[in-house]
Amino acid sequence: MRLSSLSGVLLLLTCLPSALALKAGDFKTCAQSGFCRRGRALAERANANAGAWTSPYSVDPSTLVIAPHEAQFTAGVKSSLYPDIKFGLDVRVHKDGVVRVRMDEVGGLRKRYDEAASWALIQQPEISSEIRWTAGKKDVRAVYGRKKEFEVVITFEPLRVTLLRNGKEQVVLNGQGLLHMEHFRTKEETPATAQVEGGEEGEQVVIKAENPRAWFEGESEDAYWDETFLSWTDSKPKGPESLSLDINFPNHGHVYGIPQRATHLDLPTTTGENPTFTDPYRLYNADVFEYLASSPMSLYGSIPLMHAHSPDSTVAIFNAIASETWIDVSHPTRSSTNTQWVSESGILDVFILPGPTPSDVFAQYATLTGAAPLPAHWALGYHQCRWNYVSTDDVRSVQKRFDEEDIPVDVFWLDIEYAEEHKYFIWDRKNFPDPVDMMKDVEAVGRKMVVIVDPHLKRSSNYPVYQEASELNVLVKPKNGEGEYEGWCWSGSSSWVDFFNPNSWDWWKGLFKTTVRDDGKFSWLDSTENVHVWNDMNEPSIFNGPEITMPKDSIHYGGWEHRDVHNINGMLFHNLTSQAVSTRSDPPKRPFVLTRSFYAGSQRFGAMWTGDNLGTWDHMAVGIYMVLANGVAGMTFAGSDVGGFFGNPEPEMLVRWYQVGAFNPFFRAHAHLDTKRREPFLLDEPYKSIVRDILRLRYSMLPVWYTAFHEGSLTGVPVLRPHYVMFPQDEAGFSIDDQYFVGSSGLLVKPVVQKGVTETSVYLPEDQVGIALVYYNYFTNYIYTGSAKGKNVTVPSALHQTPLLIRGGSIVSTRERPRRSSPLMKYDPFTLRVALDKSGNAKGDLYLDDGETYDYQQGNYIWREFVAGKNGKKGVKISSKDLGIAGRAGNEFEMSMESVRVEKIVVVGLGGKPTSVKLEAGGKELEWTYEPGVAADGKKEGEGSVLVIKDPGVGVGIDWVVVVS
Ligand code: NBV
Repeated sequence: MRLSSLSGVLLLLTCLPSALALKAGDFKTCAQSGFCRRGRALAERANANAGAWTSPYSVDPSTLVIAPHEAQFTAGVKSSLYPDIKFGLDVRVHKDGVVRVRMDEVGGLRKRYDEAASWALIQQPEISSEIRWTAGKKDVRAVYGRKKEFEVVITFEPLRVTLLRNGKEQVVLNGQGLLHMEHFRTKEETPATAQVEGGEEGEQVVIKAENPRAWFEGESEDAYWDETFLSWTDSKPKGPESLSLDINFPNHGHVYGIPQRATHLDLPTTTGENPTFTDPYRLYNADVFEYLASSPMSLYGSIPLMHAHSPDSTVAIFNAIASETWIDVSHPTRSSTNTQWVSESGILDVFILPGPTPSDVFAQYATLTGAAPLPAHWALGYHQCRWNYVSTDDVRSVQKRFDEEDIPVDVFWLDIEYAEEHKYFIWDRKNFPDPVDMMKDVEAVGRKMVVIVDPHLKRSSNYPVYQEASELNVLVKPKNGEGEYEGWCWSGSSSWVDFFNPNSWDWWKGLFKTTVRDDGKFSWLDSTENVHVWNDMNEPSIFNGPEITMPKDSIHYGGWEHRDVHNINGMLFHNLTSQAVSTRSDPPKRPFVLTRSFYAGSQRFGAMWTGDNLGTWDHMAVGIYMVLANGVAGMTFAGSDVGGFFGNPEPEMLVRWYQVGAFNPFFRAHAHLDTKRREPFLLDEPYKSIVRDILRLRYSMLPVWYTAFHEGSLTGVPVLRPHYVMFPQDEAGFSIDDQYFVGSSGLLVKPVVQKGVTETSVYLPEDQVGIALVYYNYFTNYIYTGSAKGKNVTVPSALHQTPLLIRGGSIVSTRERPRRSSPLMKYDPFTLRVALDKSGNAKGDLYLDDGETYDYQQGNYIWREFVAGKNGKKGVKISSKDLGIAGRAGNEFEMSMESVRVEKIVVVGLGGKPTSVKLEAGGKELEWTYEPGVAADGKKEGEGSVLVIKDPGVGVGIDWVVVVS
């Protein structure tokens, strides 16, 4: 790296408040956050008065208005504490049975922020025109579902919302009476103070003379009007406006979701004995330097979606709020969960997803916020990143070394040092004199580049991007609403585009054009269509801001404070960048934009990664739980930095990390500026060869990954599937998060995340289907017999081995030719691996398209279902049939793939040696070999029998039947 830029980085590192290690003190605990303290204190008072405690909120039945033609009603809500303050309730049942409950202050002093849902949802959900509300004296209710199994009841006094299924309570809002919408008030309104007492640092405790509401609100006006944390004072011009709500899941003992944080998938209790989890979970997008591997602390992204699960039901809550939120989780019994959500501002806007299965919940959430779209195929290949490849020649030589060593890679990344003075889009010409030529060199074998564009704009007169934003008046404003907010980041003194301002949108998209703009504004001329983008630091990360982010009283478009929109901020940057990248090419291509910060709905705009992890075994392990949790909340295109961002992993650790990465949806190696170079070609033997094999394994399985993404784009079910999602009734799997399934391929993987391991215990789930009961080692075809109750088996896992099993009953498609990049595999033949179940059956599917355009939306794709069924006593019939929409057979893509064959079919677990293997059409005997072994009948463990059918001479896109007798 050139000296000036290195010294710039060092200078900035010293400005970082936490340059050495996590300083937990840089981030608030609940006790340091006024509204969180108030929320928890409310719960404590309620608990102390259990029995006598009733919510002061009630529905005024005289105001009830039921919509005549659809399942919606509105009603007034009042609080016995403040008879003059009015609230409005609006409850709807959507077509798919999701219940939306909204409550807002009506005619108050100010307006509460009510737009969080509009950024998260794909459209205004359709309200059911079939379901009807019936109003009684005490409540209003609606019964629905195919068998009328669901009922939602809104009780008037006190206000309570209950969702039942078959008469059993599933979700209850305000059942504990912790609902509290702090109404807007003036400072003068607050009673004269009797005495002021000091509290903890940053806490202002004002004791009122006499307060009839103290039983509910407490004696003090704790941090109502301003609040100081370390050296920052939040001016809080609107005063208190927080929102507390208890959401209980009677009959559900496990909760998942609410990413992102470093913890287990099955969320630990925050109110019990566990000394690490004494604070509520926090949702407040934050750049936490060297985060801990186990903590309830908030990280870069926030998705207020929580699944609650039990053997007979899965439900979920989407709490559409964008402000800082804290969530306490407790389990009054082993099979029930209580939660309290406390948010700093915003309206109550809760979606109750009734399930009742995990896949129903995924579909319901996808109907609201959209499913992750099918990514570009190359984006599922291996990404090589580092902070930083320091010059165009550096990139070229890294690429050369990959090719010399025959190690596949699809994408090279550039971090912030490509940009002159960290002015993104502007090349540092000294080290990157020929960016377009460099890109062309990378593109030669179909590879791509991803280049970073951060949101902080250097406030410099020679930076057109900043100048134009300033002229357009689309920058975030400081607390008085005048001028431009200024903070400190990589680029020194910086400002941030306010993407809530629609005037910024077209301008931002135009910046990424590779051609001259009609309006004469800046565009990225020295770039190509094959450059995709990385959005980092979009929490936003601001070195000299409170909790390393933007002051909450900064002002966005429409006069909203940053506090109201904080958790959505990063998503808008990602959204606009993703739109920008897709429209660079005509016709548009699928964009790839990686984001660090995210919110509900971010899955529509691209991939995410788990940020700055450490090169430790703990971080390797927690990365898996985090990727699973992100997937549960929709962000399925996820991964963690292979190798660990900080530190220098020893070769063994690096190898294991590649095994983890190869089974992450997003597979990228990345490293901090201060680390030693660690590209796979630098490893000594045997490590280098092992990593090469892992990468080849990933590439051979790209059809599996692509097919899983395709399925997810239609159903919302995540690519990585935790046990509770696959086997919802198998209780032993509810807390498992160190092994998981890949799509519906039947592949079960448990990456090794410990040193010195040679074997691994893998849990084979209880068999709810009752027919599989066998699993095969992917590499050796060793058969493990399952048990109807679930059981653990020991799988060899020396350094070169990843515990990877195929569930009996699956057919997996792979491409086995080693290539340098995935586009080079386009016309490669397929291998089908048929893993028979106990009854001799199996099935699987394969989805293929051109991998980068949107032509597939016009029917240009291949989608096959492979089915293997018993043929006589020992035989099997394997067929391929079309799964696409009728009438699209013979589409252009399919025709372009005419020459692409199935080159091999491997059948494992057959009962005995066949006598003939033929194509049904024409009856031609095929070439085959058979290795005797154990049959898949579930009776014995051992090496499975293997039949290899060589070149059956069938195309991948056509119908065929192979008969094994
Ligand atoms: O852009 C530099 C890094 C980046 O490499 C990393 O992946 C991000 O998470 N970035 C954070 C800023 C500095 C981190 C210390």
